[in-house]
Amino acid sequence: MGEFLGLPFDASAHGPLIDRMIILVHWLMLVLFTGWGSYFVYVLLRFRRSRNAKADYRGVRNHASSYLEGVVAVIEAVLLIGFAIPLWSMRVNDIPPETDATVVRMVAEQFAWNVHYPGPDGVFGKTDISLISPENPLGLDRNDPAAKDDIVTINQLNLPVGKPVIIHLSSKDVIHSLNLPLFRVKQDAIPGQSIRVWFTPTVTTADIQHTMARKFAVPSGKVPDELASLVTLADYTGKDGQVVLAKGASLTDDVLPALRDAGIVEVVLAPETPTEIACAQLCGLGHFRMRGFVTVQTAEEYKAWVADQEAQISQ
Ligand SMILES: [Cu+2]
Repeated sequence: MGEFLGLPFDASAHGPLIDRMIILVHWLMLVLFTGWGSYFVYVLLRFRRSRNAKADYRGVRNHASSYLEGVVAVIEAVLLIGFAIPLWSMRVNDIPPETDATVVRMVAEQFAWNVHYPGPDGVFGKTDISLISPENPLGLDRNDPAAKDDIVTINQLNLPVGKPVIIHLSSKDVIHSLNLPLFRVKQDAIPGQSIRVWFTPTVTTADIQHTMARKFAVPSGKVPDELASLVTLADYTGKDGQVVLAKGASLTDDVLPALRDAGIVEVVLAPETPTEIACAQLCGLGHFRMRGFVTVQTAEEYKAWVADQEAQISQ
């Protein structure tokens, strides 16, 4: 339903509830807009100047409009008490226990997202403002035993699928806003505050790519811009078995002749990074480049990623 109405792909457990709320509110607004709009047009015609109509200064004597207003108020109350408040309470109060969740810290800064994982020991190492440097954007104190296994990434959030994620969100400088559109998450990052946000990713980024993939005819001239940002999900091989266009590559002008020679007339392309992190608060001149990536992986892939990061730290 959400996608049919132009809402982005839903990749979190609570996403459909947010979408339902958006859809219900829009239905009410549509009814109010057409109702009031047609009443306005009716009044314009009924009391138009050429008709020389005289308004009755005592006004309406029945209560039809009051009943109508009452109905609108009741619908609004149902939306608020029946849907909005329970959803808000679930998002803000019912945070799952940290033992069952992937817990990360995210510290926004002009103009990047610093991600801090506690590592296998589950304890965040100490951070200190005096240790902050371009190489150590979080000021992590690697001498602290709890910090030894901590993983720090910039603009990259890896998460395992199907497990709640709790983000402790803060900011180093100005107000930013963590926006994960496909996960229906948006939360301001405020200096001096650590705010918890949580969600459960339900689909891996690879599966989202496959869902978003579409067939495109191999262009006869140049590759249009809208295709240049997409990537393939499989290898395309020529008649000799050589890979003409590799998995994960984009279409480029120079690969087109090889594709045609191989008799490939259409390719399946998908967005390279469908799950992005955006900053939803105009935070300065570089706001536009505060772009990060979420990679939702299977539990095994995530474990392998953590192991790989750990190996890099110990080097
Ligand atoms: Cu920002």
